[in-house]
Amino acid sequence: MTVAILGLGSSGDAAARLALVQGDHPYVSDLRTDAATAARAAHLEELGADVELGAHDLDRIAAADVVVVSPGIPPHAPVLLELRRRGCRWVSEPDYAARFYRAPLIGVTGTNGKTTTTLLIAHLLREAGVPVGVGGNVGGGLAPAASDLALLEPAPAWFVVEVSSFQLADTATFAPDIGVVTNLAPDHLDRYASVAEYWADKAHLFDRADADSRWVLADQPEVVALSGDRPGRRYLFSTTRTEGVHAFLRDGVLTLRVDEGAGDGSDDGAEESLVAIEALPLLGLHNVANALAAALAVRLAGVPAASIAAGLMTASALPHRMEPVGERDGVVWVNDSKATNVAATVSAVVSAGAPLVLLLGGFDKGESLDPLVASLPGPVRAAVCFGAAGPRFAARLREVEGLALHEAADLAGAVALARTLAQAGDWILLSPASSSFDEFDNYEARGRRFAALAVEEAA
Ligand code: UMA
Repeated sequence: MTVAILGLGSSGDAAARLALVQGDHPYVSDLRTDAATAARAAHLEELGADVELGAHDLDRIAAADVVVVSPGIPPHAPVLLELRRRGCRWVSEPDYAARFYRAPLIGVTGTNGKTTTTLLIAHLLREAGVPVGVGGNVGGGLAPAASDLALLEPAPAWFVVEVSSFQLADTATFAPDIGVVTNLAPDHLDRYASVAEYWADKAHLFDRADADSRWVLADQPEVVALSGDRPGRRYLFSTTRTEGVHAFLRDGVLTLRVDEGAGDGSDDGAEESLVAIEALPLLGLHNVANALAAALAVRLAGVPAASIAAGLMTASALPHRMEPVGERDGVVWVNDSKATNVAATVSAVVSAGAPLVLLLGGFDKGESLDPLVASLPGPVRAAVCFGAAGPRFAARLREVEGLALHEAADLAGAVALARTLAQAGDWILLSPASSSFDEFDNYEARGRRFAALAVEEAA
């Protein structure tokens, strides 16, 4: 087998190492020539790969048995247009990786919450004593690429892989035993011409469905429609209704009702109570939905409800995503610095479980604030607008009746003000709807600073 790998980010690097372990002699190419890419290239060359930086050798790629394409290479990139013209086919890195998995696979996709759900599924399996390999699109250094999982020794009992629409677009063999779709919303319109086109790539999750496939789906019409009439049993999760779904809230308690015996996804099984919302260490109703999805997937993987319940109670928030970072006098400090756009902040606000003092602002991307204004005041007792975007945010939020509005020059000023505004039972929530570059290198640095200030303020 000859393997050509396009792109030398974490996907290409992992795919090349996997190909080498399979005894292949991969050809890896990337248009970049920077120091970090060169260092990766040098390491792969040492291991026996052929690496080319600054160009793609189209003849060599077209002649390969398998072509693996990194997800960051858009479909209209010249190299892919030319390969398509030559009638060449290619696959994404998780598709290539999963060929070497020697255990069942849970594939997780969706617009929001897929990383939380993926890592939670892995946590629940581990807590039940099941060896697991987890990774894929996760990013942020939280888990490795899909190809790295194929190299785990000994092989785990389950693989849990997050797959993006970019990765699902190019699959030829990817066939999860259990597939999860967390939800669907518009996204990535810089790459897709329409929302329908983006969702159509997600639908490739179902391409190789068979009668044994099991699908854990949000009780959202668009998600159910995505699976179309593909074979397999469907299991729905919902935070708003209890009938006709398999994971839901019964009087504020996360509950499962999975009748595996019926075989038709019907909901006449016995109810299994897991944990009350208050006992879940993850904040926000959207995380309750993620927890229901994860619990359902893991139940279908054979883990008993009691073990899932115990695992949910030891789950922890991901850094900078609705992450509790301090508590004092009944006020909880919540770091949602990853909310760098308006939609993410709206999601945090509408799913909040307490009255809020909301910190908003940062580098102004000029995004429309209409969706945010429409969601306010909601649970927001007071808003503090700060940073470069502060004046524009404040000017617009003044329209919101019943919202106490304040301004601060920077994050530290906003935190000091928030401290005086919060009452017992409130959350002080940094969910800034802006990127951080006016004051910080990235959203992680902003989140770390907020956490440090929260501890100081709370001390
Ligand atoms: N390149 C070429 N030729 C081209 C165009 C690009 O060689 O014509 C090169 C670029 O120079 C670059 C490489 O191709 O070096 C593309 O790398 P990449 O962007 O695919 O980066 P990776 O490090 O492999 O990261 C990818 C995912 N990135 C994207 O989908 C953009 C990571 O998801 C993922 O964690 C990783 O694979 C392992 O699976 C990140 C992400 O932002 C977290 N995902 C999006 C999301 O979640 O919304 C989809």
